Parts: sequence; C-alpha cells; structure tokens
Amino acid sequence: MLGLRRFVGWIWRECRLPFSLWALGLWSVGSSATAQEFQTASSPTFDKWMYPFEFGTGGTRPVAPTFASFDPRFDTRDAQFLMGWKTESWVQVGLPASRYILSKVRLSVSVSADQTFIYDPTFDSYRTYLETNEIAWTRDEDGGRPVEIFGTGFRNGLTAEIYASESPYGPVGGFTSDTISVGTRNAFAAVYDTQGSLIDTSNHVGQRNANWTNAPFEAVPWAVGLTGQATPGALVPVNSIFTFDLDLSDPLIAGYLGRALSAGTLDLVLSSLSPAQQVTPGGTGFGGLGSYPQWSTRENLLFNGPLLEVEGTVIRDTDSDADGLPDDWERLFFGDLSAAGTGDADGDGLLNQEEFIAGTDPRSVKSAFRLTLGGPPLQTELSFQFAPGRRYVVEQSEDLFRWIRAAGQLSYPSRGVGLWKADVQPASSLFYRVRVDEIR
Ligand SMILES: [Ca+2]
Ligand SMILES: [Ca+2]
Ligand SMILES: [Ca+2]
Ligand SMILES: [Ca+2]
Repeated sequence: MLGLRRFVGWIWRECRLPFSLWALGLWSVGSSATAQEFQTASSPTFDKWMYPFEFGTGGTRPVAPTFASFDPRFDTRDAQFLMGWKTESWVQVGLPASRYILSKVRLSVSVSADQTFIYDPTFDSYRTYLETNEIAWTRDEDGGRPVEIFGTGFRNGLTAEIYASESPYGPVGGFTSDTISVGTRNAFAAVYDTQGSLIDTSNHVGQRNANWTNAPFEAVPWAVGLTGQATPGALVPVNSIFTFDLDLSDPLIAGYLGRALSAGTLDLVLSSLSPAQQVTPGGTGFGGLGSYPQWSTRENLLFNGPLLEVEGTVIRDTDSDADGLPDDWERLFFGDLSAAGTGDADGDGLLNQEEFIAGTDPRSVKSAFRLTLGGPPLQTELSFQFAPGRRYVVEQSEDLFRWIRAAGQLSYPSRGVGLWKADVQPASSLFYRVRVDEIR
C-alpha cells in the first residue's frame, strides 16, 4: 500500500564547527584586524595559447586566437586561451572554499587584430553548431559566435597547482593519428555537469570521432564577453576590450572560485566556437578565411594583456567574542559583533550559527537550509538550497537513533538546487537527514 507509507524529512544541521578544532590548538589564532574585504586587479601569472600545433610557442606568443574546428581529428574547441593567476597576494589562502564570498570577478581582454570576427553578445545553444540535417539542429539567429569563459580542467596527471606556461599541450606524439587532440589536451575548457563534476566541454557540440562518443550536450559558459566598441552583428575593431563578468550567482561557479582562492591558483579558459573555415555546420562563417578573434596575451607589447578584477570578503576563523560566529561573518551580515550564534535574527528557525555553516543569509527568511521531501512512487527525492564550497551527506534511519549513510545520488539539476534521489523499499518507513560541511 504505497499510499500509506510515510516518509518524514529531517534536517541535520551539523554544528561541529571548525572552531572546535581551533580550540584544540590546531589552528593558529589570527589577528583581530577588521579589514576582511579584498580587491585586486591582476595580470595573469601566466597565459598560454592552447592549440595542438603551437609547438612550444603557446606560452610566449603575443596573440592567442580562439576558434573551432569541425575536423573530426581535433577538439571542436580547437584553439583555446588559458590564463592562470597565483592569488596569495590578493587574500589569505588555505581557508575553506566557502569563506571566500565574491561580489565581482571580471576578466578584461583586448582584441589584437582588426575586424576578423563578428560581435555576438549572447549565448548560442549547442544546437546551432550541429549539422543542418541533424534533428536537434536550430538556426543561429544572430550573426557571429559569442566569446566565452569557462573553468579549467586538467588530465594526464597535471593540476592547476603545477601547470605553467611551459607545460605541454598534451601527450607527446600522435600528430599523425586520428587522435591529435580529441579529448587529450592537458588543460581544457570545463563546465560542471549536473553531478557536480568538472567536465571537458571541448567537444560538447558533438564530435564525429570514435575517440569521443559523448552525445552533444549544452554547456553554458561562466561568462559571455561584452564590448561597447562594436555593435552586435558587426565586425569588431582592433583594441576593443571585451569584459567577462563571471556568474557568481551559480553556487558551482562560486565554489570553483572559492576553491581556487583557497588553493592560491585560479585558472580560466577563454574560448569561442568561431569558424576557422568558411564552411561550418550550422554556423555563420563569412568570407573565405574564417571568422575568429585574436586576443592579446600578457606578452603583447602593443595592446593591454588580460586583466582580472576580483572583489569580495573573506571570512577568517577569528571569533573574538567566542559565540561560534567568525568576526568577519558577523560584520558582513550584521555590521558588528552583537549577533549571537544561538540567535535567530531573521526568525526562520535556523540559528545564526547554522546559517553560517549552511551558507545561508541570516537576515533573510527565504534563505535557509531546509529539506523538501517528495518523489514518485518507489522513489524518494530530497531537495534543498545548496551553497558554494560545501559538502552534503544524506543519512537515513529507521528509529532516529541509528543512522547510516543513505544510498542514493546527489545532483544539481538547476541553479542552487541540490537534489538527492534514491529508490526505496516498499513498506519501509525511513527518516532522512542531510549534513552540510564546509570543505577544507
Ligand atoms: Ca550567434
Ligand atoms: Ca563571534
Ligand atoms: Ca535564522
Ligand atoms: Ca535565513
């Protein structure tokens, strides 16, 4: 009798603060300085043109074109532009990713060649890049292709911490094979999938190659480049500045940035699926030589190289009034240290200390860590608001005493929504709780 089964949602608002570790002496006591805001404008520590035939010049050349190839031997995002920053001079490193609360992350990059591509300030669906005879194909209604910013993924043993200007593009050799660059490059433009994993978006519009069998998928960039120096649909003049404001309202993107600041290394990839040839499936190439932009790198002597502006607030561990709320967090949300960890300033039933841990706004009833229980027959679905830089663990119990980790799958189907799904046994009655932790 499915209709009689009853599932009760339960929230485990984990209160094991890092401060308890701190009290044991594992954390050094910081200064009580009041300035927790930070602001920086920085050139990349290194930048690199990522193209299979760059033959060692990728890190030193003054110009980085971005374009697509629809040749099945190459990644569709054939030429990408990687930029990396060491961040330790901007803000203290080593805090949990959740402690870097960002208000602005803006990249500015200048165009180093005159009128080589059409300005498109809006996202183009992957469907507009497919072959016109494919069912999912739709026409690209606006001229040109947007310039896009993505996160950076690494493979072949490389990581953001060790990757540098002289690091190899990909595995050595293979230039005569069919696998020159399909899904092999060491650093690549990446997005989060709905499981919260960072995945390669170099071939998301489809790749007719046995080495890349993924179906096409939508990959929404973290920012689209805008300029005031060209009109949409028109050619872009040399020295135009494109700005990219990263979408900080997406907790997955904010989490990526928080982890980068925690680790002290931030990498971003600039990319555009601009046609490198006249004939582009579903595309809007013009003329006969392709239509793609060229960007000034930090080595460029004529034009300004890339610049990244980052503004935010960092929440350090110091809790001078010992109420379980870091001073910086109290000041950010309340302006002073008068709030108490056990208070509930917005009356939403979540203590200020719980809102700190869950990454919710202690001044807003609408912002709270709550579970919603639902799902079709024989399935349980738990959904909740999720915040950047945190880990969520679902547990279940039959009696509210003995808890075990629940078998199910957590996903992030839409912005800011965590959704956990599991099959359930008929005639059982279970309690669930979700624990949220900062990621150290
Ligand atoms: Ca377009
Ligand atoms: Ca405090
Ligand atoms: Ca509250
Ligand atoms: Ca709240």
